[in-house]
Amino acid sequence: MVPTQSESVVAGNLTQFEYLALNSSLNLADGHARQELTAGQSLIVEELPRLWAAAVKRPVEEVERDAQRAYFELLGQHSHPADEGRVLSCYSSSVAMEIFARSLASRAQSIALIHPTFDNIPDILRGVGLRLVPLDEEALHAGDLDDVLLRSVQCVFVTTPNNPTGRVLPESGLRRLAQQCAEHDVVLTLDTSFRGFDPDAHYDHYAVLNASGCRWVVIEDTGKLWPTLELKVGWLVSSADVGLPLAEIYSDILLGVSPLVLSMIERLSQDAAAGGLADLHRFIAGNRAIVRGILGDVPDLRFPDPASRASVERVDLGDRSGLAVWTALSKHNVFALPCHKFHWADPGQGDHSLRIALSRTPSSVAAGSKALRTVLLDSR
Ligand code: EGV
Repeated sequence: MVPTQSESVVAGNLTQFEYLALNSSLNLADGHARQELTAGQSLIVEELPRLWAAAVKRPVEEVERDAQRAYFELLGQHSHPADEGRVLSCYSSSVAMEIFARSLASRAQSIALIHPTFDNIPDILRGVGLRLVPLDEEALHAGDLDDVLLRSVQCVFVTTPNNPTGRVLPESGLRRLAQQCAEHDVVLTLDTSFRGFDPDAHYDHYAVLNASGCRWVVIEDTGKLWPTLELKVGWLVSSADVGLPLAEIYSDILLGVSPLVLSMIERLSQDAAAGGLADLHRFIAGNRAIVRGILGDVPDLRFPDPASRASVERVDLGDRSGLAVWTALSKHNVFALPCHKFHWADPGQGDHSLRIALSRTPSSVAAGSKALRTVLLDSR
């Protein structure tokens, strides 16, 4: 356990803040799914021994292809690659990210990275020696990227929907960005870990990327969507001519992921396609409404991402410090996430906001929001 010495030395990165919350019954910190299983999902968990027996009997390649097809089709990614080696299954999207980063670092020096975003992305990229150039989320959405920026990097990395803002790169924006990357021979990498929550992110990204002719990498994640006790897959997907040693670096790290987990993902994807995904969207919207309802009339408080459908909600605390509020809230045994570290190039920009996880039972979202309300009203 990291001792809480003072407001400024609580934790070194966002995940360390998330560790502090892991054993609390009011953990609203990490973005992993911790709500109860739905009835349909419970049946799939009961089916696990049969999925095990079936997976043992089938070629891994087949189990993997079925899981990929079910997941990509669920989320509208009809043009996802199917040929050998184009979709690498990893234990998590962070493992996929590490493999991508090591591969890129063997061919590149500099990468433009969306700002803000979850801090393990810049940390992993810096960890392999890449130079990072911040790409402001606003600037990304405002129009074309600066040619000077594009000439100074070998890769552009965008999280969409972004974490923590929920902002989605629309189809027209992706098309233009991919075109610009093609013109400058810059690799375009997307992290779509929160894709499942927002239908605006369900247009066929692979069709757009393929048509652009750019070299591209996409990191997909099943880990945010279903409360599966950290059983999940991160998929590392790439264009045919990506020019990075992804498969070689993958082979340094992994032989493969569990066919049992892959089978479970296939079944959960089918359940989602049969109505579970729409239920999940309603569930997250309900939890978002709980947060906004309980905190809405607190003076000098704002919700900066009104259109977000991601499973996290940012709260702008006005002139209060996010770390001070986090500390006061933790004394009620409620844990959220202070946002300064999302702003990896300029933490000051996140000093006055908190992120609240919505993939929780509605009762914990309500209890946590009430505690936050008390803390905020007391601090006036
Ligand atoms: C979120 C946890 C890692 C990360 C959580 C996350 N950290 N993998 N080092 O998965 O938004 O809370 O992305």
